[in-house]
Amino acid sequence: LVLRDRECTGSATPQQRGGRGWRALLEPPRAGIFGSPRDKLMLQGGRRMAIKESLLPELDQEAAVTRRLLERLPAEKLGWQPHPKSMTLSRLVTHLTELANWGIMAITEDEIDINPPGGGAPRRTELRSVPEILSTFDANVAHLRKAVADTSDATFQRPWTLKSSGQVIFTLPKIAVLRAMVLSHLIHHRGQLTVYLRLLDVPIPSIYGPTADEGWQG
Ligand code: NI
Repeated sequence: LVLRDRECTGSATPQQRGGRGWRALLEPPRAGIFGSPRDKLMLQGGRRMAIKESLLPELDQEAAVTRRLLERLPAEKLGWQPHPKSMTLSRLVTHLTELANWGIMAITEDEIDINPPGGGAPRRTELRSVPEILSTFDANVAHLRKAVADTSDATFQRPWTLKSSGQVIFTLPKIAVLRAMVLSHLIHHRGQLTVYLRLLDVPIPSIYGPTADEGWQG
């Protein structure tokens, strides 16, 4: 019972925390027992970190890097696409601005039907100017940030279901939706954006390290 308490019941030495490195994160945590390698990585100052404390700095970092790219969008090239099957640049960056909304939906709802019976087809919007793209991105990220900051571990662990036409596509814990549908998804499409910008001769800022154009940043 004590082990189920939210307060820390053990402490990880730096050797324990660092010894297995990132491999430890790949191991499934043992439910209810704060002794797994992943739990030890989540211990800070003898206290178990709340999920939001781990998620917010990562969200801030990825949003800041993404914004650095959006600030460089060439306004006259928003309709450009590298291949007939590819999204236009404006659709790609509009999609980047939308991803925060999935996180907000995952936190505030327990399921969503992207194609509700009797409803219309999902609307695909394209933002048409760089200032509109930047302000939409900022507003959506700020809204998501507040939602994450207001969410408890218990809520993050509750299930969330994606449906289409009433059929379940998947059910995952809300935190897994945040990690996959928001963060990984953002990073995936941001990677596409760097290729678009390279092909348009826009200098690429540092992301996880120097690029061919620029060195380390901040
Ligand atoms: Ni996508």
